[in-house]
Amino acid sequence: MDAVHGHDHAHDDHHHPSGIMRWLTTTNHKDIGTLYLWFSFAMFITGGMLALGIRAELFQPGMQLWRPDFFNQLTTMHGLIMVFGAIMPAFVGFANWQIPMMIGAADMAFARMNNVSFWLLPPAAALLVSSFFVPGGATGAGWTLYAPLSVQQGMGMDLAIFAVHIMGASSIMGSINIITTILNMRAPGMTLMKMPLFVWTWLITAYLLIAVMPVLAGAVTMLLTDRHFDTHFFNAAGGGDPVLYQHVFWFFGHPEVYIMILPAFGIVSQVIPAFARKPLFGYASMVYATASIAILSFIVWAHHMFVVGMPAAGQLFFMYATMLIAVPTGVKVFNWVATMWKGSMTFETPMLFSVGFLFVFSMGGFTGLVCAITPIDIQIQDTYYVVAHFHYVLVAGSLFALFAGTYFWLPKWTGHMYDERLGKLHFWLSMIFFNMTFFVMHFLGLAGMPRRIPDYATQFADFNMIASIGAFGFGLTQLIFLAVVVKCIRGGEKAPAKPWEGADTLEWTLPSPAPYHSFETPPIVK
Ligand SMILES: [Cu+2]
Repeated sequence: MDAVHGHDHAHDDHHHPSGIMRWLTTTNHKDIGTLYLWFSFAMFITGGMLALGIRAELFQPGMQLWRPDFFNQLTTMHGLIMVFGAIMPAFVGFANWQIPMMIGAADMAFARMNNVSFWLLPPAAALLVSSFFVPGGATGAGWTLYAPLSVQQGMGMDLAIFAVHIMGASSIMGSINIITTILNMRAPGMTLMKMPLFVWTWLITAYLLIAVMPVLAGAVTMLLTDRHFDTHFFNAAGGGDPVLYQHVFWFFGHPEVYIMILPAFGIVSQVIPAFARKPLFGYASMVYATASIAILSFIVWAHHMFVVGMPAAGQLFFMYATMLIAVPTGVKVFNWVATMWKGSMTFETPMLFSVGFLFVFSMGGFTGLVCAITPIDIQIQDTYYVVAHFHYVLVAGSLFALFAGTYFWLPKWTGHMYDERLGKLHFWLSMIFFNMTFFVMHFLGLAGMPRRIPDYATQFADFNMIASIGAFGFGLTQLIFLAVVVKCIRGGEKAPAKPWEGADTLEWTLPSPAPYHSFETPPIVK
């Protein structure tokens, strides 16, 4: 393909539209990666504002700011927007930018489909956000959209269902593209077991997405027909079963957790070796551990449903299957620590976020084990303990890894070094405010404070005040991140091709900023 286009890059530029048309019509993996990343940042800010709306209400006991149903809309839309608008598209942005460069390809396999995958997202986001303004407001059924509540609500629910359908289509197209690119477009000599770990984790994540996004689409389609076409899938009066919804939803929902964390593992697995100046310890075991986590993720879904009234055999199966996932995850954490062991480490911002990830993500992993134990889970189900657990996994896990990756690759993306002082400030403030917000929620949960309720008993007041102050601090801190990125795009110290001494993947052989087409002649990998 590249041999046919013998002309040089400069000539190429004449064909490209500029301004808004460049972005609407682009088929370039870097442009599309940039679109994904800015889109997800906008959603991150939107979802963050909703979170601050929640924390403002919970600052003190009593009803201050919102009606209870609007409070439910805030928690629901915060979850939906962060999961589907912020975290997932951010990782697809990384996939677009990095996978072609890391495997020595010129671009993604299906360039036009890549464009469509991205441009489906803004309409979906518009549907979600605009659902606040329809009669009855946005859906308040929780991000899981549990029946029967989700069967009863107003048209905000229909907009959410449509948005989920569109985002699912986008994810599936993105996944097909990623799998095809990785399997067919690797540079000569790059066998599967020589691929950078970020590429491996995304390959496995893409298969997970293809497996479970249709299941989610099925679940919300059944909701839609229950709502408008007189089916009774989830209506007991018509012979249906609301618990069926939970089974179908969580068959998607648990693998979804790994969709949001496996690419984070991939980023951390690139960053830690680079700053420890040692190759990744146990590469093959990392690949197998990733695959094991992905496979196990399909047989644990009912750990979200221990209180629905299942037989003891079911409880035991789902408890032990869930605990089994700690084994491959432990292998990963061991390998990251062993990579740092006796390395000559330095702690630039990407490494700070990766080491921070190790500490706080492991905390979230351990509280996950606590939740997996059926008798304990029955006590803490629907309390703030669960809220603390999954924010340790999704914020300190996924989000911190996204920050690590952004700082790591910004020099390659922009051609400039970012402001290290501001980056470090961003890390330390994020770390402090994150723990201030979420650590205290463990205590609130253990003491019995229920989630998704706008008011609480006065004995919970002190910890809630701490959490709310932490949340506003965390939100403001992210403006530092925005400032660093904007400053880095506009200028700064010129970045060398390989700013990180210990980095050894293919993208660092390209100049910084990386050329518009990554590798027109594939590199030879030995
Ligand atoms: Cu789960």
